[in-house]
Amino acid sequence: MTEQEAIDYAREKLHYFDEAASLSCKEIGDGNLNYVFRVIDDKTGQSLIIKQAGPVARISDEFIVSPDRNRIETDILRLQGTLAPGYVPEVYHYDAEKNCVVMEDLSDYTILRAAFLKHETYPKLAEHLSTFLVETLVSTSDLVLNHKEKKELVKSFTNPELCEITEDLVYTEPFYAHPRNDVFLGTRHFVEREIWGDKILALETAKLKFQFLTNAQALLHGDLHTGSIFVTQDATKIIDPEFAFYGPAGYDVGTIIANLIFAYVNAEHTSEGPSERESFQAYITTTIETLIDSFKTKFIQAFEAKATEHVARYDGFLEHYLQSVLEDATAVAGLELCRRIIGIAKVADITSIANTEARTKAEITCLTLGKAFILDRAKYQTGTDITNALKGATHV
Ligand code: SR1
Ligand code: MG
Repeated sequence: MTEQEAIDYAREKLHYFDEAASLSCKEIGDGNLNYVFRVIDDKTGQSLIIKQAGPVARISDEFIVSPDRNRIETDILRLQGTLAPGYVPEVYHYDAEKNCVVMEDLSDYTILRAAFLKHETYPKLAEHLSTFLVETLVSTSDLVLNHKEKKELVKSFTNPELCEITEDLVYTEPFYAHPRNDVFLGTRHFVEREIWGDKILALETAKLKFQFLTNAQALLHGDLHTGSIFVTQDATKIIDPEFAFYGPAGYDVGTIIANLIFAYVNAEHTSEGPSERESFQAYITTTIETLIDSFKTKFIQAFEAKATEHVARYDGFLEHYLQSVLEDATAVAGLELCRRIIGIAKVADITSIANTEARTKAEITCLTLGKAFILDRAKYQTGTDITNALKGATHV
């Protein structure tokens, strides 16, 4: 679709705008996969988003990805809208022929990664994210759902191509000298010695990959980084769930923790002075601690209120289940910290650090922490376990 075709589509196919509307359109996608058109009526300011999936990824035509991801995104946005009302954009329309989904425009919101690059803070974020995570993960798991209904959802959200991207880019390529990796020169020696040269680390990533491949525990967002979150001071919306599938419940929790850590590391090297740095980093550590600790509290509450599976209520089961979710979350945070440094898909929090020495230091911080999270994942069970490790790795 071109911008003009998006305008024509909005006018002819969608009954959203007035006939007299004066429509204009801009392609605003900045992700790795899709095209995103914002169509606006210049007279009234009324607007909507058309997100179109092509047959290959925008980042590179090496990635052939089924446009069915658009159907998956539509279905999960609708489901999440009922499980966690107010936390996702409203879907207006899905078109299986054009492979596009039409949804609420969130132009009043800011993408969290962009806001974090300016060291802006959002005090309600941790409460919002922990609610969203618990509501979407617990309610789609075997703890709550009838197991046949859950298996129907597993079928419907089978997402092999997008999962393959994660299997390759998160769990595999960063941990050996794969040609698609893109290692910053200053960091290369550290990567060769501490990551690619560590057989114990390789073994742990293999175990985690098989956990990702086989543990259909809950319906995940699948790519919950700070570029998939829109914020205002009062509200949070989670977008872009095209990687959704049934996987380990800790996956989304771990991805967001790692991306909060990238923001913290960015502030270490780009703040205007100590007071900006300290206050932003204190905000990030509080956000990580509240996110994890509220996730645990809300998880237990949701379990008590909603669990239907008889054996899940045996003494000790909930503690066992939650502990393994947190262990997975820590491991995934570790994988995400490593893959965004070593692999093809980077994060601006790190690549925008202009000074070579500072960027190298930032990358080594992320890799050191990532490796510890993978190897010692069972040790991190509270928010402060994570933030103490973060402070330790940053201030060496
Ligand atoms: C080919 S897609 C690369 C990355 O972008 C997406 O947002 C996912 O994080 C994926 O790993
Ligand atoms: Mg995305």
